Amino acid sequence: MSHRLFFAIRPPASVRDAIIDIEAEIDNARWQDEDQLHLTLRYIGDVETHLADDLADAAASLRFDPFELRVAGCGHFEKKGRPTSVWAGIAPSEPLVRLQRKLEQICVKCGLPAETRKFAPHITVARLNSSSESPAPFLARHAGLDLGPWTVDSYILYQSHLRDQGSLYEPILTYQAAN
Ligand code: 2AM
Repeated sequence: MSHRLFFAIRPPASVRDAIIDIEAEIDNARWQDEDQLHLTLRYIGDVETHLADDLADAAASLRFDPFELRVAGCGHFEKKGRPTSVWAGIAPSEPLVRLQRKLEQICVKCGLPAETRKFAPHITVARLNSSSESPAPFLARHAGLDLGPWTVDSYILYQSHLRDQGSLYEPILTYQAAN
């Protein structure tokens, strides 16, 4: 049996609520629900149960101290010149990068292919399609978005369930910081 997994940080309710407050400004965008908001540390993809168990165990031995994060600005991804998503950005954070690198090492040790793309921390706010309105006015309006800071004292192993109305992200395991 296979499971679609990823490691992510869940922002606190105050940050999630503030993000929800700026949603609904782009027509035909699929806005993320409050319970979908997260910052992906490592996308794992579809793996069999034995590999999922190995990853979960390996992550349990990872030590990290609590650290602060802030949402700073927003941006978008595009494919072939067409915007595909809009996100809230994350202010540069060394502890975040260290945690992401440790998870990357764990994934590779467990047998997953190395991630080739540069880590670009973000919280997806909306998914766009060819009928979506341009996100440019939204991006300009929220260029100065500044939320938090908040203390990250855990990260989560999520399972993603694909549904017609958008993915359901189910928290499977929570990993707490050392302190
Ligand atoms: P996104 O929000 O930028 O699309 C669950 O799908 C999470 O994993 C999302 O945060 C998603 O990022 C990320 N994700 C999905 N597919 C991915 C892939 N192929 N590579 C990296 N991250 C991916």
